[in-house]
Amino acid sequence: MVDFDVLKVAMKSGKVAEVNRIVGELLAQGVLAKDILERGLLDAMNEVGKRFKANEVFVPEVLVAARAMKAGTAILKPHLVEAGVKAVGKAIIGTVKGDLHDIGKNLVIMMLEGAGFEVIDAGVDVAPEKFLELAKSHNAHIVGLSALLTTTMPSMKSAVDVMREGGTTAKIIIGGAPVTQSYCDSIGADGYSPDAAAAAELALSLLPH
Ligand code: B1M
Repeated sequence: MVDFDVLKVAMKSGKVAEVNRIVGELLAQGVLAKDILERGLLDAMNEVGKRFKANEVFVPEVLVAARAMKAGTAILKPHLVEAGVKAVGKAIIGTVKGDLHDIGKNLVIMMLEGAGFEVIDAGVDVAPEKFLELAKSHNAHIVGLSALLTTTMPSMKSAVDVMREGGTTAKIIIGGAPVTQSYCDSIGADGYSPDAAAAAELALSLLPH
């Protein structure tokens, strides 16, 4: 039985070198990358989120934990992603305007790459016009919008409106902690998924046949 607690303690206190070492050791022991991600890193980030909400920790602590999580996921990436030889489709993914959260977006990118997509990372704080420009210049099949703040969810609607008016044929998928299927329906996006793995399945299902 693997003990993920040591990894979680290191991640929560932002110890990047220690997180890297423990993740490497767990992989060497044959622990699945998916389990290290879900039962170690994501679990620790959820705890940080709860403490942040309860005002027990503040932005600097959340940032160092997020940095350690990024380092850990970077090591896991090649194990989570077995890129297909030929891309099944092209996707643009970004976090919407006003929003700087990118950990979930980065996981969605990994899962899409794992499903065989060529992914262009638009980054964070992405303006609606930028999504349109990238969708058109790359001839993308999918545009993915991520938002973690209730205050930035309206940026999703703006992005959908600008892309529809701009005439891109890309299917628009959305996700992020505060986002729901009914919000997706209300803004006319093509699909919603609650997590990164489901986002890859959704994107595949929306490809032209
Ligand atoms: Co922020 N933050 N944060 N934060 N932060 C939340 C989101 C919050 C819920 C914390 C809380 O109060 N409990 C809260 C939002 C409240 C709300 O709006 N309802 C909050 C707040 C308030 C803020 C600030 C306003 C705080 C402040 O400054 N006072 C500020 C805003 C900055 C900005 O964006 N303009 C802020 C800042 C930050 C940090 C910079 C410190 C840091 C971000 C670092 C980074 O991303 N590089 C941060 C973090 C880390 C969090 C929490 C703790 C963790 C978020 C995270 O990475 N989760 C978060 C609390 C929480 O969620 N528990 C919180 C792990 C990640 C894997 O999950 O992103 O949900 P998530 O992604 C999931 C799914 O949602 C889905 O798949 C992923 C995995 O399966 N998914 C998609 C995501 N995108 C998708 C797209 C898809 C499909 C699925 O299709 C395209």
